[in-house]
Amino acid sequence: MEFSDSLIEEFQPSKNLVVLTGAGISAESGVPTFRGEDGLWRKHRAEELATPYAFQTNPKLIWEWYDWRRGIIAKTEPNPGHTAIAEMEQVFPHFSLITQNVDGLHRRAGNTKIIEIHGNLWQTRCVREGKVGEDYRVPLPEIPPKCECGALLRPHVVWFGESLDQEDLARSYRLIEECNLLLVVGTSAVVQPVASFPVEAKRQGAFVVEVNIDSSPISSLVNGSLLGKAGEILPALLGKIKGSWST
Ligand code: BJW
Repeated sequence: MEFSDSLIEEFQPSKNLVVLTGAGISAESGVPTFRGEDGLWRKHRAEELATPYAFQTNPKLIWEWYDWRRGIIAKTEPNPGHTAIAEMEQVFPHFSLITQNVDGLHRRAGNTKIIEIHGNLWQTRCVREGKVGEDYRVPLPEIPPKCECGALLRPHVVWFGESLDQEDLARSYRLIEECNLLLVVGTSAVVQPVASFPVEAKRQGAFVVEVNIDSSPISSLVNGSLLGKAGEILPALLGKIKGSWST
């Protein structure tokens, strides 16, 4: 796989590297993406399922959808793309990962400096008390699941029209402001506010590189566009970067 020398030179160990991922990084593990031909929402409009209104109207349907997705994800493993990003955390002293994914695969691959900006589908939250818990059972024994207090539990994720966790958002904006190298992997870059992160990083002077099998709304603004599968490109890219450091 060919990478230009000028691109590889940007990945110096002194750089403040932020990696931003979306559903495409987990596609090669077998987790369906949201949009596109085989997207999770091919048969439903996103607004039908991932909204507080949908949950209030039909919590059983929404939990069936999450239970189905949890079943798929429980059988998956991190792929070479996840592994390369976990290794980046080891080799870059200034590294952070912001993921939109709720599947937990980055953690399983070994990343620790991570913000799960849209939540985590293995966590539940009591709609009455706001208490967050973990539940890895697949399938869930009761749908919809209930809290000990008797109220409904909901997935601890961010739906359309909901605010992101303010602390996570503030930390993410800070990381984006401070980074000088942003690697954007496998996101359609249409869901706000995360879609604005690459735009903001570029505006602040960061070098922005995109890895995607397709072009996206940010392709025209990035400094480097690597077209192909994340699970193939990222290990090859990291290999070249490390090779350049040892020469
Ligand atoms: C590969 C690959 C391989 C495949 N290798 N690549 C400003 C303007 C307009 C609207 C808004 C706005 N601000 C807020 C909004 C409203 C809304 C929004 O953005 N709407 C747009 C869709 C128009 N945003 C919100 O409501 C957010 N809240 C908010 O901003 O609060 C304040 C506010 C509210 C209302 C109005 C104004 C302000 C919350 C957004 C929450 C998103 N939640 C979800 C669900 C999470 C839970 C769950 O998983 O069930 O998050 S939606 C879904 O999309 C999920 C994802 O994280 C997110 C992004 O998707 P992603 O990761 O990009 O996946 P895909 O499938 O879209 O793309 C995959 C990509 O991978 C593709 O590009 C492929 O080509 C590529 N690929 N295989 C490399 N092997």
